[in-house]
Amino acid sequence: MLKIALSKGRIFEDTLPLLAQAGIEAVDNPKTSRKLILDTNQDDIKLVVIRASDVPTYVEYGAADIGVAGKDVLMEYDNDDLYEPLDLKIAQCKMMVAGFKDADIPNHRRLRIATKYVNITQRYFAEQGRQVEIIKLYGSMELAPIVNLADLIVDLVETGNTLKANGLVPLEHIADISSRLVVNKAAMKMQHEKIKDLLNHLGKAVAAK
Ligand code: PRT
Ligand code: MG
Repeated sequence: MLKIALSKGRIFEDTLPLLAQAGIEAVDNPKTSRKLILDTNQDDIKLVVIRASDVPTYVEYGAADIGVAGKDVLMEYDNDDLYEPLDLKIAQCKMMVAGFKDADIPNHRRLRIATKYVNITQRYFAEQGRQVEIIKLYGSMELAPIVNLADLIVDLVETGNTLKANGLVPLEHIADISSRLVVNKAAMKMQHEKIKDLLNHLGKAVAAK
C-alpha cells in the first residue's frame, strides 16, 4: 500500500491533475467527501488528507509514504529525515519580509517581526546579523503592523493583493516557494520500484506543463 499525504485547498487542486497524468485518480470526490483517507482507482494507492503543516510529520514517521508540501512548510520543519526528490512547481509564491513603505524603524529596541514561520524568520535575520524579536502568530499576519504589534511581517506573497489591501508592501525576498514531493526514507527502500515509477510519471507531468 502507498499512502500519499496531501492538504486540502490549493495543493490538492494542483496535485490532482498531476496524479491523474500518472494514472492515479481519486474515487471519492475530494471536494464533497469528509473522509480523511480517499480511495483511488488503484487498489494499492490511497490519498490521506491532512493539514498542510502536518505533511512532513506524517511522512517522516511513515504514517504516509509520500507527501506534497510547500517549500515554506519544509523549510520551517527543517529536518533532513525526508527525501525531497521532485519540485512539482505548483502553488508557487514567495516568502517575503513586508511592512509599511516608509516605516520608521525604531533604534531603541529590537525589530519586532510577526510571522507563523518562526524558524525561517529566525534563520533569515540571524544570517544577516540582525537582532529581532519574533512574534509567533497563526494567521492574518498583515494585521500586525497596522495595530502596532510588529514592525514587519514574514509571510507568503503571491499576487501581492493581500499586502496592498492592508497598506503594506513587500520589502525583502527570502525564498521562492513551490510545492515539493517528499518521500519517507524507509518507504523509498521498501517500495522502491513503485515509488520510482510514480516519480517518473510525475516528473514527466511536471515537465509537460
Ligand atoms: O491548513 P493550514 O492553514 O494549516 O495550511 P495553509 O494555510 O498553509 O494551507 P494553504 O492551502 O492555504 O496553503 C498551502 C500552501 O500553498 C502553502 O504552504 C504554500 O506553500 C502555498 N501557497 C502558495 C500559499 C500561497 N501561494 C499564498 N498566497 N499559501 C498561502 N498564501 C496566502 C498568504 O499567506 C497570504 O495570506 O495568501 C495570501 C497572499 O496572497 P496574495 O495573492 O494576496 O499575495
Ligand atoms: Mg490557509
